[in-house]
Amino acid sequence: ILIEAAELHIVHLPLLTPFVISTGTMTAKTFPLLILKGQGIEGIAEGVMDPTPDYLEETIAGTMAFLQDVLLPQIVGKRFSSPYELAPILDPWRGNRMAKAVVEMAFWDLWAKSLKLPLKAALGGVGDAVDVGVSLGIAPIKKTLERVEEAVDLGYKRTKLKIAQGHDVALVQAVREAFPDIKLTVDANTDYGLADLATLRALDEFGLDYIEQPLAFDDIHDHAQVQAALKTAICLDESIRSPVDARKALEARAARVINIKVGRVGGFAAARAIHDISAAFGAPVWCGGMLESGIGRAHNIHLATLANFTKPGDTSSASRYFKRDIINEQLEAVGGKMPVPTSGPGIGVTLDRVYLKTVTELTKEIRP
Ligand code: OSB
Ligand code: MG
Repeated sequence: ILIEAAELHIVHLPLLTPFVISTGTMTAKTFPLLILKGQGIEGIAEGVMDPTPDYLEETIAGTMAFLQDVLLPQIVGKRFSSPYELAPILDPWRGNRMAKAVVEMAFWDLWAKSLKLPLKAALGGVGDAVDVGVSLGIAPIKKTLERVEEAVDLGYKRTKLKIAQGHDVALVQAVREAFPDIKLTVDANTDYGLADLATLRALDEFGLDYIEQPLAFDDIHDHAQVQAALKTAICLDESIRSPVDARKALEARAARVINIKVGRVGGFAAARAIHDISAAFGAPVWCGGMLESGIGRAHNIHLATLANFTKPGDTSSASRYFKRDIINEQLEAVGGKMPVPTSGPGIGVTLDRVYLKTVTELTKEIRP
C-alpha cells in the first residue's frame, strides 16, 4: 500500500463525569488522532498519552512533534506491504512507544482494510464479542457502592476499583461485604511502595482477582518482593512497556497477570508478542483501556479476541464516558460482552466527520 497522505488531529472530548485515579483527575479526554490515507482507504488510530506526563512519560506535545517531524515524513509517500515493514522506521528510536503505536495501529487498520479483513482476523483473533468489566474511579465509599451495584446489574464481568493511599482497605472491605461473590480487583496506579506492605497484606484478604500496579511506574524488581508476600496475583500495567519487560517481569515473578494496552506498548506487534510470552508463562492477560474514543476502543476490542485474553478487559461501553463519540457506531456492552465492531473491514467503526470537526483543536496535513 502506498501511503499518500496523513492527517493528524488533536481531539478534545469532555468526559460525562470526572475520572479520578491516584495520580490525578481527568475531566476531558484529549488525544492525537492519526489518519493514514492510501488507495482510497483510511487507516485510523488514536494515541493514549496525556497532555502532561501523568500516567507515563510521553505527552501529546512530544508525540505531535515526533510524529510530524520524524516518523510521518518517513512514511508518507512510501509503500509498505505489511505492518512489519514499519519496524525499520520505528525501532531505531528510543522509547516513545505510545507515539509509535499511533502510526503502527493506523497502518494495521489500513492494511486490514486493504485485505478486506476485520482487524481481529488480521491479528489472529476469533469470536464476535469480548468479556468486559468496569473501572471505577476514586469516589466516596457510598458513591462507589452505588456504581458497583449499577455495573453488576448491567452484567459487567469484573469490577475494578481505583485505590490510593488512605482510600483502600475500608473501601474494598465495604464493597466486598456488599458484594461477596463478584470478581473484584483494585488498581493503585503506582501509589504504594515497599513500605506499604502492611496495607497490601490487608488487601490480600478480600479475594481480589489481582492487585494492579501497586508500585512505581518504572519498577519490576520491587514488585517481585510484593508478589512473594501476597496470595493475590499482582497485575502489571504501567511497568510493562515492551515484550522484554513482560519476559523479565514474569521470569522474576513480579506479576502473575499482565494488562496489555496496545497504545502503551508500541502497537499490535508488541501487544501480540506480550500476549504470546504471557501464554508461555501460563500468565493470563487482559485488555486495558485509557478512556479511548470509539477509535481506540475498537482497536482494543479487536485485540482482545486473541486467545490468551482470558480475563475481562476495560473496554466498557463508550456511553459511560462520553455524551457523544467521534464514530458513527455505538460501542455498547450487553451483559458484560462487548461486540466486536464490524461496520466494514479493519477496526469496523467509521469516523463521524461532522462531529469530529466540532471537537478538533488542531489539524495538520502531511504530504510527501
Ligand atoms: O490504569 O488502567 C489504568 C484510565 C486512565 C489511566 C489509567 C488507567 C485508566 C483506566 C480506565 O483504568 C479504563 C477504561 O478505559 O475504562
Ligand atoms: Mg491500570
